[in-house]
Amino acid sequence: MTQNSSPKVALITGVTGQDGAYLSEFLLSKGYQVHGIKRRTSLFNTARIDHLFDGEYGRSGQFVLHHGDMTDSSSLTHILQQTKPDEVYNLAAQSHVAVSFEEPEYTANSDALGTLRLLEAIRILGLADKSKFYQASTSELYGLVQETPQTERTPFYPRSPYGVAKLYAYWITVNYREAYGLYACNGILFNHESPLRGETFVTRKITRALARIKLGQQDVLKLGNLDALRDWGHARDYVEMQWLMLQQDEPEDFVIATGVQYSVRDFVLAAAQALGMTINFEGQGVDEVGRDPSGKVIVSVDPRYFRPTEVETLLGDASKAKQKLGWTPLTSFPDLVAEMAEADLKEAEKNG
Ligand code: NDP
Ligand code: GDR
Repeated sequence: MTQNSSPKVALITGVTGQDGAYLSEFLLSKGYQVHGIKRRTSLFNTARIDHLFDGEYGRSGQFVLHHGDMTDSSSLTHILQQTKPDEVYNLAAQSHVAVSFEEPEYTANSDALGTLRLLEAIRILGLADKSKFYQASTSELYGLVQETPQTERTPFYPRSPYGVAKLYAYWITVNYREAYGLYACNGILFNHESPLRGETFVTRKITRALARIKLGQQDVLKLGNLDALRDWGHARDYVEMQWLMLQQDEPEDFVIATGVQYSVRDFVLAAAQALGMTINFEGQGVDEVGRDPSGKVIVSVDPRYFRPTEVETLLGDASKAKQKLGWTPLTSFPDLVAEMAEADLKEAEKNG
């Protein structure tokens, strides 16, 4: 971007979430004008982006926030009409798989129909030739996996209302690309984490709880399926790829993953190691426990956290992204876990 040309404009839904915060920072540092959609809540929900909004980016008008909701066409249409973005990043979603079993209809409304609302607003406002569209698709589409590792060609078999809603969003994005010539891409992202990860996702739940147990602020960490296998990367690395996908000549869908797999139990052990703690696992299934060297149980299994249908194993093959986008993840699993554990230890010390 030269100094005289007007800056590119990006619109981010889900700007207050983990990825929204990293992506905002990334795009702002590239000189973009960033518009974010946040929803109205009874308490502040902008903690992850306050440092951007309250600083120079917000004061200068480079970073602007709008109230809107994925379940409300009128707000989405109005914001798109006002901002006429060059790039739209659709990150907003009810993103918790377990919660989607409890709120399946709302999950479908926000995650599936919300994506349609956004695409349709782009189309009817005549922005199809201007606004490139990124859809936050997910490895949860593979669900009951049909082949390992999973690529862009692996068949989908979602296993939760969240996965099924995201399946609709995936295909409606493909359909608007084919039907209306929209530059629209699906990033099929495998799990990505960070110190900004929501506290009820398993990684953050683990690092937060172990930090608190280390400081004597909590007794036990209760978890569900310790055998689930995931391909965990760092959110900071993954948002750069979201941007890269919209900078290509042709819109395409890409798998983004590290190609390395660990279990939930492995994550607990790695987090314990990063915090200088020792945990010994013993027993099986619901009777499995993790003890500290004195024999005290500090990790236990609580069936409350089991899901009606589980995604047991996910492992991605991001060869296409490597070849076409020149992208590879930078952060290793031990470094990711250590960064999260250190951040949560600091947080616990502050709150303690
Ligand atoms: P988060 O849960 O951290 O953030 C979700 C964002 O969506 C929040 O800003 C939330 O607002 C917003 N939101 C939720 N419902 C609505 C709604 N009805 N209207 C407007 N905004 C809404 O998710 P992540 O940042 O981790 O993920 C970003 C996207 O990527 C999501 O779509 C997720 O499904 C998808 N994804 C995530 C992966 C991961 O491992 N992180 C992997 C693959 C896909 P509020 O802050 O108010 O709650
Ligand atoms: P996931 O992430 O369902 O993969 O979805 P989550 O961290 O919630 O679960 C990962 C695995 O850990 C098992 N697990 C537990 N999960 C939670 N949340 N809490 C527990 O106590 C617990 N114990 C074991 C789960 O059963 C599961 O197998 C995330 C979200 O970010 C989605 O939005 C995204 O699309 C996918 O990653 C890729």
